[in-house]
Amino acid sequence: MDYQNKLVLAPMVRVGTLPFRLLAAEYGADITYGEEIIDHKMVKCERKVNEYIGCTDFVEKGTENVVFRTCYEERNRVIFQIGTSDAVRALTAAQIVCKDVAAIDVNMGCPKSFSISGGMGAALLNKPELIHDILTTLKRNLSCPVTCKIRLLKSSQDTVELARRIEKTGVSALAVHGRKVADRPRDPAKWSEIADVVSALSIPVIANGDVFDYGDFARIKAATVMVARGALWNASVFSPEGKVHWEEVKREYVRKSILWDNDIKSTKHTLKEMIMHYSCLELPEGKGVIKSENLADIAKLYGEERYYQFVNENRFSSNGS
Ligand code: FMN
Repeated sequence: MDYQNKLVLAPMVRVGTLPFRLLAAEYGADITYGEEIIDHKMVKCERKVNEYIGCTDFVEKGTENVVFRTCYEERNRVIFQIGTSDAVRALTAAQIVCKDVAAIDVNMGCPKSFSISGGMGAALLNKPELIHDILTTLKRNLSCPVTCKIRLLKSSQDTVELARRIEKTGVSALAVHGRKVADRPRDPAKWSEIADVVSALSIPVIANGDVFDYGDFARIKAATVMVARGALWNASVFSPEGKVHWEEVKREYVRKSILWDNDIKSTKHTLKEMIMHYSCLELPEGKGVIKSENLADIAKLYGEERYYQFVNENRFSSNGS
């Protein structure tokens, strides 16, 4: 896995499921992270080849709950991100999925209370021994690359010190979100503090924060760049030809959601985020998304009934039924 000078789709809960990752890759993302999945959940999953859809599913045992869906096409660029507070549990979770993904990443930046209270995400940032334990355990026992994603610490010096410790564990790359734990998304990302980490390490640093246009990649081309909201609002941010209209991106997302039978909650959440950015949920489209109960409703809302029917009929025949 090569992390040098790459364009990266950031991990995003409820957004970064298979259709969105494929969409970002189609527009030019080289590496695509899945949404964070908590190790407790992953250890309850079993791998199932889904011939009906043409993908590989990780399904909670005894249920039909698909926790992670991937496909062969993205095998060499999809990163599976784990939320964890325990090395052995992280390893057990990673072993279930590692042969189907390009790398395993550990989330060490999430400031949400559910992560922190479970000792996960940003709670790890002030436990360097535990970070070391988790990363070395994964490194020693997995054959795929291992990475992690952190936020900035109180001072640039502290961040660099932690980054150096992380580098010593043998990780293949380090993603740095240029905000501190207490910062909010509207606070500007501190690119100079990311640059301090870039110059202190020899492994690739994946720089993240406030990239909204393709032109931004050129300005900061020294580093591999990771984009979250810029991609959520318009996944064609990765395209060297410039952005296409968001309505077109949204339509393509709807079609991919249908094709890959995406979780309806993920499709609704992603569409709502797109609509809220450019328009408003109070208008008929937003209300229609909120009311939708399944992908058939979404297909109808966006005039994709024939595509929905075509996809489902094809699945029926390829299933031999
Ligand atoms: N960061 C993670 O490490 N794991 C996640 O699962 C995750 N989920 C996110 C969901 C959403 C909807 C957004 C907007 C951000 C999420 N983040 C997550 C943080 C982003 O990966 C990224 O670090 C942050 O948004 C800063 O990048 P940006 O300025 O390009 O948005």
